[in-house]
Amino acid sequence: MSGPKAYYVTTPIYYVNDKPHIGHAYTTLACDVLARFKRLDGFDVKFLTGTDEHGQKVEKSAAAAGVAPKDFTDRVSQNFRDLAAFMGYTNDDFIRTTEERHYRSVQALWNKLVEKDEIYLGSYAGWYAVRDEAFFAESELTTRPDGKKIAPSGAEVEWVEEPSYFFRLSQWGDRLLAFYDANPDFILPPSRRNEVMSFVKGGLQDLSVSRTSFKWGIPVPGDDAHIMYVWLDALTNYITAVGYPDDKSDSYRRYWPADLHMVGKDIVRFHAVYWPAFLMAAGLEPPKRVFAHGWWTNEGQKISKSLGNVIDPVKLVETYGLDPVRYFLLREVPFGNDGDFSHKAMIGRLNGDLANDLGNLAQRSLSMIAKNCGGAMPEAGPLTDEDKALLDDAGRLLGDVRSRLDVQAFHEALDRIWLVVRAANAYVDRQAPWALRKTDPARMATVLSVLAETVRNLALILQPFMPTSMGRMLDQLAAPTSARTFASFGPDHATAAGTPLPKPEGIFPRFVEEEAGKGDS
Ligand code: ME8
Repeated sequence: MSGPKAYYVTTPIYYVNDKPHIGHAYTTLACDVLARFKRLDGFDVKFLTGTDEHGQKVEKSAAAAGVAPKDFTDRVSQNFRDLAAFMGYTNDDFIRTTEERHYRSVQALWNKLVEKDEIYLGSYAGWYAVRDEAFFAESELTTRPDGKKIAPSGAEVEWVEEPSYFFRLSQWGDRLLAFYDANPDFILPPSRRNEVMSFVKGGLQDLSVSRTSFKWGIPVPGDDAHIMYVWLDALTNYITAVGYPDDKSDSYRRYWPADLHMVGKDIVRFHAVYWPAFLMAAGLEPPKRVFAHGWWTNEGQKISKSLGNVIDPVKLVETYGLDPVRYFLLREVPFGNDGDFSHKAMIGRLNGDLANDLGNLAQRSLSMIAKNCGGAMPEAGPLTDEDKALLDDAGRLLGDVRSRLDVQAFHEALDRIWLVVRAANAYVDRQAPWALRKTDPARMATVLSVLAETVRNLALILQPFMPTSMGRMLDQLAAPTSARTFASFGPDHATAAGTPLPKPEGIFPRFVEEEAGKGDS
């Protein structure tokens, strides 16, 4: 297939039983940064998110709200779309599992699995947790003081006995292990890979893939007393969105297998065990990578509705601004680890990294140009070793950031970028261009042009993380909109000397502490 290389990235599709919170915003944000980066880097990107609308959990939530499941899911799904727009996400598609295209796709996949003799009719007797929408072995459960059995996540389980179709998962253990061995980066980070591999090595049971005790789901073709297991339904969204069951379509051939399924650590087993097994069993290719990121807590506590400490991303953005929130979430915690949200840490990053380091670098460089160079890009004279060192360091950013983002190490990418921000601030202090104004104006012009070029490259590479503020920074550097992709990275694309620059304005205001904590609980 010709044209730019394809890159297909997906978020989990979120349950519509609840309002979106910071955890959902986080996963989609990580994907948005990757999608934006890849687009600027010349890829043909498909970025998918959406909502998971079937299953017992959603059925129960709709009943509790006193509305029909479809009306309920229409309403809540819209909240996730609104969040995506509010957070500036650039998803190319938003899938809902209640859509007709998805019914067709899931039923086709089911038929394919039946045709390959991977599904058989039996009966299920065992434990089910509605909150996790998952089956559990007795050995995985613990008993609470009130005598109730609970799953490892803390969800209550109930005993279920009903006729059920089964997927022959038990036959796939060795083939999955061989697949993980052949693809060492299929599951990242490595701690999750180890966890998944030991689960598979422990032996797999056939998986119950239909239910008869409720109605809200996609019927099994030819036996509509059965509703398909919500995870089989949900996982299939990733191929529906690229055109399945038409696996000869341009879109399917272009984007499948997906480059990355981004998920939280709670659902790695579904994505790294069940999903590749379903696909291989149907004769389809498994995705290239599943990255399972960590879990956010709020000021040290688990985030939960019952504790009343759910962090609302909208309030957070209203308090601190969109780009600072985007930056904070990906900078504060090594991606893959658990992280704790605190207002103190948020303010620390906003005032330290953004206002003091990056904002100040841009502001002082540009205001010196405005004041001392007639508001136009200064002309560089001969470069000293120090000038070259800074420009080279900035010039290496693209390759370095690309390689960090290719393994989803957002925090390392930002760390690397901040080495240049700090080096540039140290360069300003050492060169003291304000003092050169009288003694050596030509040298001052060189220093300011090196700074302007460094800031331009920083703003370019930071666009995926902070699109609005970096857009403004590039406006202030008179970078034409046609010169904002990574094809314009590096010294060959520096703004020409003499180009008039608009009046500089601060981009990251300092945050005053008293305002903290008003945003949410
Ligand atoms: O599991 N910290 O949907 P879901 C970080 N429908 N991320 C968090 C988080 C937290 N505290 N809380 C939630 C489902 N997330 C299924 C998925 S996919 C085929 C079907 C994020 O609404 C994280 O990405 O429960 C987690 O995996 C996801 O939300 C779970 O969303």
